Amino acid sequence: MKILLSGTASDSHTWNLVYLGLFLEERGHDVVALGPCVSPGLLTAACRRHAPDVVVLSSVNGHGYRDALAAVRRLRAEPDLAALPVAVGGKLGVAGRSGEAGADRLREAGCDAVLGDGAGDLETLCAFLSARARVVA
Ligand code: B12
Repeated sequence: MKILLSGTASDSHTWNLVYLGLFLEERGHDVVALGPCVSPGLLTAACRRHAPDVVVLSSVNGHGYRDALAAVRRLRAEPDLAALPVAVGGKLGVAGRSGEAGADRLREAGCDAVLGDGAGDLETLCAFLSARARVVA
């Protein structure tokens, strides 16, 4: 599957993206990596340009709930991108308690998978991608 891998607008961390890119490529996916600090507008343009099967967003700086919300809302506002599968994960918030509310908001906005930063979350991402691959095939 073709995966568009992207950081979020305020997040300058890069090793999460390097790791995820290698992780996904090792599992046979074709990865287009946009790098860090990707605005919702740039993400939208890249989705049109590369026509991925799935978008994977990664954030670790603690502003992921807010940044990914803006990104997903922007994608869902575009009719041609409204159904594009989106998974987001990493260290999405700065505090444990706000996590579930933030995750709920992301799902309500149209995010298909909201994941954390553990090994189990990477396995869940693989399962999510396998399920999408069956839909695409
Ligand atoms: C290295 C580092 C930096 C470097 C980044 C260098 C670079 N080129 O990337 C520098 C010094 C620049 C930096 C800056 C900052 N950092 Co920093 N940084 C780290 C540090 C020490 C390691 C991160 C790292 O590279 N890990 C290695 C990669 C491979 O692992 P990872 O990032 O965790 O990614 C894994 C998982 O998160 C997960 N994952 C990530 N994305 C996704 C997506 C999906 C879908 C899935 C399933 C899984 C997943 O999979 C990855 C592989 O296991 C962490 C602390 C830590 N020990 O994690 C803090 C940390 C991430 N930084 C933090 C912060 C706050 C900042 C700053 C805001 C600090 C500041 N006040 O300026 C700035 C960021 C500014 C910005 N605009 O984004 C916080 C974030 C807090 C939070 N989320 O609650 C952390 C957790 C430190 C802390 N404990 O407070 N940082």
